[in-house]
Amino acid sequence: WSGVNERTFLAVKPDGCQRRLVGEIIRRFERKGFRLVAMKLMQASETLLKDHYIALRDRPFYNRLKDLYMGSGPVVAMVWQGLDVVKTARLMLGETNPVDSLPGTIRGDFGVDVSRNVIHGSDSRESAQREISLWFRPDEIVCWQDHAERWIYE
Ligand code: DGT
Repeated sequence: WSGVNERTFLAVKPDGCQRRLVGEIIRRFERKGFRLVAMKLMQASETLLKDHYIALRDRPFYNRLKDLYMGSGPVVAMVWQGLDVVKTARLMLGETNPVDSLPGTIRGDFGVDVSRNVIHGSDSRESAQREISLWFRPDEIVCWQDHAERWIYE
């Protein structure tokens, strides 16, 4: 995907769900002008989390991240679409560690601890494609005509 059809994968993590931040997070992406094309509340399976965090499997915090955090409760998995959405979503999330995240970003506004950083967002177009196909079946992605598009894009 590219241009206005670029897609990214976002997931509100269990702390974001427990802290009732789901609506606030969706609101930020809607108001920005991005288009929601898939969303589900789910308990992520062990297999899914192993695949999702494959790049981190040798890190000391991997088991805690996978089992005691991401696997500990519901996550809201989403696919968002729009121009440069991968990069822009990462800016809107803030840095991995909330201490490095500016106020105005999600982690800057709502997080304190690197291991409770509220939301996941794909870090590249390649990761986005991989993560979307891990978390969603093709028929769960809804293609809908965005009637606001001409007010968001030239
Ligand atoms: P995300 O969006 O959750 O994948 O986070 P990123 O892409 O900003 O950061 P990444 O992929 O390096 O790390 C994935 C998650 O692992 C991150 O959201 C929180 C956790 N994590 C990363 N670095 C550390 C660390 O040094 N200590 C602990 N406890 N957790 C970490």
